[in-house]
Amino acid sequence: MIRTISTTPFDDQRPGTSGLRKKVPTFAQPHYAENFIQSVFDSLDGFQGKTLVIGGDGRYFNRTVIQTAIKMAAANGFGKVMVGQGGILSTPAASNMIRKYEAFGGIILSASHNPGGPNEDFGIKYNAGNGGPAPERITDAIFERSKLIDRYRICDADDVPLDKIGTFMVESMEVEVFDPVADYAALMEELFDFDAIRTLIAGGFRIAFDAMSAVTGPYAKEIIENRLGAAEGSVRNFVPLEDFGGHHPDPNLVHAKVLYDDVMRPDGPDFGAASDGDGDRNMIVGKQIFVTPSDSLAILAANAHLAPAYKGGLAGIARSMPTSQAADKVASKLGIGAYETPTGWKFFGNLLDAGKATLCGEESFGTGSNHVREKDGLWAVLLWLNILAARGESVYEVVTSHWAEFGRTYYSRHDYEAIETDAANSLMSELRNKLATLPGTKFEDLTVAKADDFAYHDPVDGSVSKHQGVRILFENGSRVVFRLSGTGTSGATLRVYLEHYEPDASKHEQDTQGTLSGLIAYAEHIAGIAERTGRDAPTVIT
Ligand code: G16
Repeated sequence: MIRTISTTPFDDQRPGTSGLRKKVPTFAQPHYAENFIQSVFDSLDGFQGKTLVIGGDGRYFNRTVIQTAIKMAAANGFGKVMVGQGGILSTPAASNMIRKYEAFGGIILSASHNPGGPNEDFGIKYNAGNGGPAPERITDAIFERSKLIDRYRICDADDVPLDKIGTFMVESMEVEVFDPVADYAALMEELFDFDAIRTLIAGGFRIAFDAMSAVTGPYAKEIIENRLGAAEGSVRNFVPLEDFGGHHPDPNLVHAKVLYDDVMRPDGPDFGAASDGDGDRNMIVGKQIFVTPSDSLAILAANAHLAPAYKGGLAGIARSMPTSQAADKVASKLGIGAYETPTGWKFFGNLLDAGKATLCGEESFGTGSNHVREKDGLWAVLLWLNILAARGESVYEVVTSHWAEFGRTYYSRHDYEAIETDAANSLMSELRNKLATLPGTKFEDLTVAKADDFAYHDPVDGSVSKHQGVRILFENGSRVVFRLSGTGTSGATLRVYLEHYEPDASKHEQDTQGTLSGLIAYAEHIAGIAERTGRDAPTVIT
């Protein structure tokens, strides 16, 4: 039976960088998730009788909200729901399912790299029919609707047996529970030279992949161990857990430190990689070297032609504004387009759909291509493996030869997490107020060339997104960028992005933080971070 339930609005349902992310107790309030899901449906047109893909990263509350979303989809008139077995579906696999089965859209339940558990984080995101995160036009409409909502529609029906592959009915709507790995693994086999990677591995090349007890476990186990022949145990922490084993499923030098240390041991594996809660991020390490996400994008772009999917070359490369400019140098050498977008994968969708960009990447451990409309952790790992197999070189050799050819961009991000929201906002607004006076000013050996608050003019649909981060560019090509995170759930997180370009190969093996020390001092000088936030050091340095 379909019921219409009266409700009242919540005032905090504005989607952030990637959907709505809140603590579980917030989502568990009566009507909270329902209000948001109904606001999504109310902001869409034309889905009657169409298919909706639903899945999540397996975190705590995933199954509860999946059942709710299925019953609401049936009550709102969708013709079919496709849901991953066990409620599991990585974000890139969800994007692939939407595209492959021409679904109307998808609901992805994830708070990505944020921790999970009864008092940790949860999230709901809507992806459109191109498989990508809803553009701002839709997320703005969802927020507006959430402020007015007074009813939602839901079926009184039994829960769907999510662990059983098969087809079920909820009212007159079909629900297909499918194997979340099969279609994704088939897509990866189409894109990459699995024979070459298998030969590399059979020759003794050792891989360590840390799935961080999150959603990529089943995908990595099937692809890296079963299909590519890596030894059992190469994929670790492969069972998705509701609380990620109590860890932060964030693949970086802080949260994937055990893996990093293992690869750095003299007898450790040749290649290390990790992914995040919902499988869209990646971290790459080789013996003696950690590859920054910004460098990874540039190196993948320069070598992508070695993989079957990209052998015809790239149309263009897109990066988010705070991502280092290393990829721009590759685009310039290849004579292809270089695009600079605001933070948030949703901004790449138009460029990919219009065929302007083939590869996209972000400093926040995200890389992807036009094969789906999300960043894709395992895809990045497989492209790296394909490149290593084709070149017959180590990660270290590939990275250092890239620097020798293009110059090295030293890069780091300093995060100040969970600071007071008011302090963070006033720090940013004072910076904005100073911008006009900065060009021409000097600090030690740095001279400011340009300072602005980044605004993006989408070249495809003409939309404009303002206030996307404060950029200070120096005459020597260095940059400092300040912005507030749009994915945190406690207070505010200030991100400071630091970048210095070094063309001289004899200076390519320096310590990153030491090399950036002048820029770090400048950031403190111009923003007064310690005084305003009460923090004398960043929470996380990546
Ligand atoms: C999301 C977005 C990314 C963004 C990242 C960090 O990633 O999809 O585009 O770079 O958040 O955003 P912020 O700096 O605002 O915290 P994910 O992996 O969390 O979905």
